[in-house]
Amino acid sequence: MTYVKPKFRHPELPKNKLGYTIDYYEGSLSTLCAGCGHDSISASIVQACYEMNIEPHRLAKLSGIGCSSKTPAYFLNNSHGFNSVHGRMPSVATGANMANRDLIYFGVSGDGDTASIGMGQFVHAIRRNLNMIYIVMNNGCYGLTKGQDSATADAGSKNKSGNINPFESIDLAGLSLELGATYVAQSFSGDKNQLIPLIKAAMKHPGFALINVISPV
Ligand SMILES: Cc1ncc(C[n+]2csc(CCOP(=O)(O)OP(=O)(O)O)c2C)c(N)n1
Ligand SMILES: [Mg+2]
Repeated sequence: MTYVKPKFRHPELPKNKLGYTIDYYEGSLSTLCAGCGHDSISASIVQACYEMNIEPHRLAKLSGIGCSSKTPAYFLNNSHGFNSVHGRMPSVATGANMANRDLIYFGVSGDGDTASIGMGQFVHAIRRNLNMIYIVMNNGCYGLTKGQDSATADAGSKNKSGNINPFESIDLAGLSLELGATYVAQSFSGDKNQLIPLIKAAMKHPGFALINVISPV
């Protein structure tokens, strides 16, 4: 579910080189839990696109399923978008890339969406150096389905039900390097000063660009 944001803004909001104010890059009102790191990542995406003077119609948002994959509803309302199925965003991105090579493909995924059900698709998108930005909003759990451990949960950590995770976590940045990814970054949802430049650099990078963003609630 999405809610429309009130349109009222300060009349003297600064404009970027294209003449757009930042609200042109925003989305609907978020329905995620208050304080969720995913919302801060969305805000960094908005800021990066505004500062980079991106024409919104040149960008396509792609996602799978999860709280993280809901976030494209909360940024870049004037861009193209496709909310696909759980773990299947890379194949949709591959098809879109084949149909139109001129768009910026901006993929958003979760740690469950990427490191569990979507692992097969993820590794092959990297191996083929698919031209896209791939952001993992990594909270170490299946947030949308009430917080079960994901494959990136720290070994020994306690989940929402109080169970201790007995398994070692998968390091998505390390795995991407092993697979030969040419742009690999890791950041934290709460550090916009670091994350915004990383998003900008990923958008300039030709080929697959991964940003693994630690996004605790
Ligand atoms: C094929 C399929 N299997 C399982 C589910 C149930 N499901 C929905 S979201 C989700 C996990 C999401 O976790 P993550 O990708 O980490 O996103 P988060 O909510 O933590 O941001 C699961 C298992 C589903 N929607 N589709
Ligand atoms: Mg998650």
